[in-house]
Amino acid sequence: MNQTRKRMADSIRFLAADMVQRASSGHPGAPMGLADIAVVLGEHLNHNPKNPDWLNRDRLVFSGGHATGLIYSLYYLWGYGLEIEDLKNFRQLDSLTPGHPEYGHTKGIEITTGPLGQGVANAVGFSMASKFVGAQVNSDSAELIDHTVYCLCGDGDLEEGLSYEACSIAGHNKLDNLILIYDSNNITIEGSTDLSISENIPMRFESQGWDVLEIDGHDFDEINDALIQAKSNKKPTIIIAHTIIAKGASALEGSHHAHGAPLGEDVIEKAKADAGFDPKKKFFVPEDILLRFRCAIEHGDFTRA
Ligand SMILES: Cc1ncc(C[n+]2csc(CCOP(=O)(O)OP(=O)(O)O)c2C)c(N)n1
Repeated sequence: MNQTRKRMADSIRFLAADMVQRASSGHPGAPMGLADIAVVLGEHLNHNPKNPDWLNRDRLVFSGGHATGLIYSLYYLWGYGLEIEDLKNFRQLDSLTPGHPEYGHTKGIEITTGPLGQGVANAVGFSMASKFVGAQVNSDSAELIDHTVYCLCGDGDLEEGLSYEACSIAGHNKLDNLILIYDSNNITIEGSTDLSISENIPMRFESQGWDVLEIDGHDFDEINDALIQAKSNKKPTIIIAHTIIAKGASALEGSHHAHGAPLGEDVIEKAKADAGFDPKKKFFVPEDILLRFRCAIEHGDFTRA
């Protein structure tokens, strides 16, 4: 199973790398670092690509809006209507795949993000709204509104004051339907996080009333266990996932140079070859892997029923 998950994650990695390379701009590092988490998250997410407006769908917020290589790859793979052609048009004027995700423009995008920290606050808002509506319409016999809000964020999001305030009220209100997955790769735009932040993140969240889990963000089983645990917690949960930016990108793994610039054809080709993919094929997803992702469509139909 983990072998298949690895091929799924690598497919995301190489789509994202190819998108940024073709556009000659964008952010390959975060998508590649988050790919393993995204695959397992996809196994937990209750959503319906055929009906993105299903009221009780889980909400997925990408607070690091620069990780569009990941977002659009996922929405293509899950079957939200994006095509490979749209991925090839990444960052082009009037495309469905602008540099940062835009609500109402691309199907599946729950909220426009880009200003760091804002998506975390939006996720807290989604979570509060869900609790509020649930309190109006749920009864002992029918939980009509009981979805989970997932938010992916990075170091930059947690450095912003906005996320402090929002996370404080989330803990205060014991928003147990909120799961924040923190892509803790210790790299931001200018280099190591040593340059800008040294506070104890687990203690910060504990003091704000959150449950704190810490995992290796490239270990599929640890990711899965953490998500199971987080869903049963009675408080909001932060999963601190230790990851490597640009995981899989050979020479650029772990480097801030992979944060916001194309990796280069030679690096991408080597990465594909290292992972057992054909280095010369671009925007390529093995058929069996695409089918795995597309199961989200049937799964969504059943979940919604
Ligand atoms: C409020 C705000 N300030 C600055 C930026 C510019 N910016 C975009 S990405 C980024 C670095 C983000 O670092 P991190 O969250 O660690 O992402 P990663 O390097 O892991 O991709 C910055 C400063 C922004 N988008 N929003």
